[in-house]
Amino acid sequence: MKNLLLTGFGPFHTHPTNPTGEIVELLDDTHIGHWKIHGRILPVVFEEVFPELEKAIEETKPEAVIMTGLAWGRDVISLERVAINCLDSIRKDNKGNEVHDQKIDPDGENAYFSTLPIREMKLTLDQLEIPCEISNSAGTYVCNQIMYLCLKHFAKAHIDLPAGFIHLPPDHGLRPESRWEIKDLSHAVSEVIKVLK
Ligand code: PCA
Repeated sequence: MKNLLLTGFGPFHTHPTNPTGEIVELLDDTHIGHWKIHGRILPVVFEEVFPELEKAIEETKPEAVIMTGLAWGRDVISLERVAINCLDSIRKDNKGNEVHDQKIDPDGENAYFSTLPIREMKLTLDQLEIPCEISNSAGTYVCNQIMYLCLKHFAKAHIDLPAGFIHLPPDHGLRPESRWEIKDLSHAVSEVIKVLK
């Protein structure tokens, strides 16, 4: 059994719930394929998100990391390809901080690419007729920030493992026009995890 760290977020902005945190709670401590899932809910706070992830990495010693976050305006599962070195919040974080036109890491690389097998994941979801896309922008808010910092962390340490980010659409309970129930989103995440060797 190998360890997989699965992260999500709690409520933020005007959203009273966040499907990603709910899914992390559902899948925490379960086994999917040959993975033991370690779930963690990260804070939607610029200064706290990476220290919390780092702590989770130390605690769970993962051999794969899948981070998830809510993409309010999207209607499909978004397998993120790339995180950019840019922080430009269109909304405040949960501690009221607002940051514009800054680099996440002033001396860092411009971008890091997901090390998840996103093409294979997309083909798997396609076969299951689960609506999904490969996305070329994780935004410029907390989700892009944590994807960037996580991938940088492993790259600098020369640790070669599958790690990346998946944006999920809102569930029907959160946004009534959504076609997704929490169980559908959770099923999609489980199927993505099974793709990992
Ligand atoms: N989505 C936000 C941050 C927290 C979340 O669930 C984002 O896309 O950056």
